[in-house]
Amino acid sequence: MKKNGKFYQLASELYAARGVDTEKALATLQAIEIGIHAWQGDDVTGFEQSGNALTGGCQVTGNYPGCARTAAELMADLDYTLALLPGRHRVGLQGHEVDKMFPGVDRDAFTIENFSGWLGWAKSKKIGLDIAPAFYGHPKLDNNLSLAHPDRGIREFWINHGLRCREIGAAFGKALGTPSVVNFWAPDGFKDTPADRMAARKRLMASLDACFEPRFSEKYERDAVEAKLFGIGVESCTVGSHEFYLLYAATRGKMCCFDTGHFHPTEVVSDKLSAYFCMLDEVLLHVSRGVRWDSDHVTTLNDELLALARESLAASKGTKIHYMLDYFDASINRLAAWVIGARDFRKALLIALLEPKESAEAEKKLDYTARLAAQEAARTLPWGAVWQEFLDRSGVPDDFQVLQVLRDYEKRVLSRRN
Ligand code: RNT
Ligand code: ZN
Repeated sequence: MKKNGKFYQLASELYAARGVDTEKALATLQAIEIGIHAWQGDDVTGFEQSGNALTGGCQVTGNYPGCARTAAELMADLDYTLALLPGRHRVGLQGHEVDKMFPGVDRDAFTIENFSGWLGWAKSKKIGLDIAPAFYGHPKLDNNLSLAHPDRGIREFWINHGLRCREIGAAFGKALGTPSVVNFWAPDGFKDTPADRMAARKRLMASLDACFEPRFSEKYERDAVEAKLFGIGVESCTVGSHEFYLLYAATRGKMCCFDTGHFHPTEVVSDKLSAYFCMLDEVLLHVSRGVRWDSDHVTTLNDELLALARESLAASKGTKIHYMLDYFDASINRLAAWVIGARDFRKALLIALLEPKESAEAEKKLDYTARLAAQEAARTLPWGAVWQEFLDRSGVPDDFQVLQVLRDYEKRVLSRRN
């Protein structure tokens, strides 16, 4: 028996006394698929090798050594990372994280051939792939406008990129046997007060409609649309706002992508899910952590992550929630960023799965005193022993040892890059 075994035994007895079956929670936790966002590994620069990086729209800060310079390096980093993560996973790509380029072929003409290395990689690992058009980091993002640009030629370039990504997603879904979620987020917006917000929004709407015109089987491909409150250089108006995309999704039969870093700092996605699921039945969650003006810090086990996990499980009966991490920090070891954030989100899910029923029962009786008491008492239940059991059964290092394993890769591989 591993050292933690006896703690787990005692923990499961304590949970059983509160009506919670830890074995059931572990089985459910094992089955939940978390999407790992490839773009943490390459600082969202992609691999077009065309000097497109940092033209705006989406950017990281920090220059920690070891950024993946090629898709092959990114795959190797993901291999190493996935081996350190317990539970099931898939991987999300950005539309410029190609593994092959062909002369004269830009984003508006990418095909599955540009991603065939990824497809082979995912097949060999038996995992699914998602993709998101990259409407940023390219000279055709002009004045912070892509799909909503007033110039028709520019809009068409980006519409074609959206169309190509959907085709690539459908090819992923077909080959891998799990639908590819294709997520549309565009940085379009204005630094200062626009004179005509509606015209820009109507252009975005028409461009999206053009992107979504072809129909793909839901078995292969599903579309999501992601709103944002503001971004750097886009402080006064984001064309694709929350209201825009919520209504767009509802009227077009698409799913919303809720990014936890994309709302007002006091507004929480955990509260939105149950409202959304009263009327729509599929959502993509971008799990992130907003800090002041940045939407993309590594997730930590804070109150909102706990609430998000809890609410998503509560809302997930008869609905479909796709979880994708979405943060990028270039100031720390990038594999550690994946491992810490992914483990934290899974811990949050575990804590939610281990929630005793007492608070819900108290609420049914309108006994809010008992509800609060139960909620607060549950915080000290020994979920850590159950988490450790999960790690042991998965055969991965514990949260203390894992850094050493990451440091080893840093020394052998990451420090030799640049
Ligand atoms: C940006 C959005 C978007 C991106 C990725 C890279 O604020 O959250 O999802 O993070 O497309
Ligand atoms: Zn996002």
